[in-house]
Amino acid sequence: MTEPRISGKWARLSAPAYHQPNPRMLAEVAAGLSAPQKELSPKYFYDHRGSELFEEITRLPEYYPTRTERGILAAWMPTLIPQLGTRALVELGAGSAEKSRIIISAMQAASTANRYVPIDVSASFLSQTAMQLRREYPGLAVEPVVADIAEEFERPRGLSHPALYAFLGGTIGNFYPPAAIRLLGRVRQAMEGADRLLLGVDLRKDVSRIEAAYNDSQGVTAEFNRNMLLVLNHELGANFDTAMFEHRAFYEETTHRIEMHLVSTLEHEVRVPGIGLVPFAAGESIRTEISCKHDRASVAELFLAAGLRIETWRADPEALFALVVGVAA
Ligand code: AVJ
Repeated sequence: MTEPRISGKWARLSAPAYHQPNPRMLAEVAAGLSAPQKELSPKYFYDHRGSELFEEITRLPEYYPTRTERGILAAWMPTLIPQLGTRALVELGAGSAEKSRIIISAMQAASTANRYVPIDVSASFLSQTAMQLRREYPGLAVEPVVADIAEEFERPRGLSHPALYAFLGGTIGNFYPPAAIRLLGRVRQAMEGADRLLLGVDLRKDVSRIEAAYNDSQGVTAEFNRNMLLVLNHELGANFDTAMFEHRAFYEETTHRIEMHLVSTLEHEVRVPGIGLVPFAAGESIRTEISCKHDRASVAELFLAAGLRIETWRADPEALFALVVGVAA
């Protein structure tokens, strides 16, 4: 029996995506799952469900970064933006654009708003946000760019200056230091004249406070973590059983980072088409995320290596989170 051929959007909704796995993703996953410490990139958290779960995380009582960063933005942008004279906002990993609104509103209030360039891997997500923002801010040119900022970053064309390159949420913490430096260095290359970088970083603090943020009592972070396996099942046709894996998140004091893992509770094998059978020992884990925590010195070090320097450092009163303005060194 041959299956009926369905074309158009219905085909996209019903056909399993793993008929056409992304070769880049397959190669990356193959390398990650054959390493002694199995590892998958946190970018694979964010399918539709994963983005929803992350939104839910940001509202959890234990997860302080999002609301703290929003507080700093709300308090600071109305004075910072007119000082900088920001005409264009380029946002890396645009997220929900909720925090971008605080910056754009400050640009509107200063009558300098000209262009917003959100950059994200998710095309559908971007066009949705872009349409909404065009409606909310008539006269603002919203020009989304679909790109994986970890791989590529080009200066958007036609920018008005000074531009502000914003990388919020503490997502820089997902990158190992060499990759973080490469990413910041690419932003530095794109910057010209009076352009600035606005970077959000989660700060080093009491370990129990950090660990609680990644081990919430409602188990949302655990579901978010396990969702990555469903992404692999869907994208690559793998047969991960999420019930075989436990969520684990812990702070590594020496490297100043949270690590999230999925721990196989039993010895078993998982089939990934194009890779083969992937063996798991009982207690063996896949590292799914690092989230590096910073202080002023560690940010200064990243900046120095990327050709930047700290112009302004602003943390909340509890010193949970900081927003840093970077400028060409
Ligand atoms: C979106 C990368 C900043 O590292 O805290 C939240 C992702 N992971 N809970 C973070 C995340 C688990 C988040 N970032």
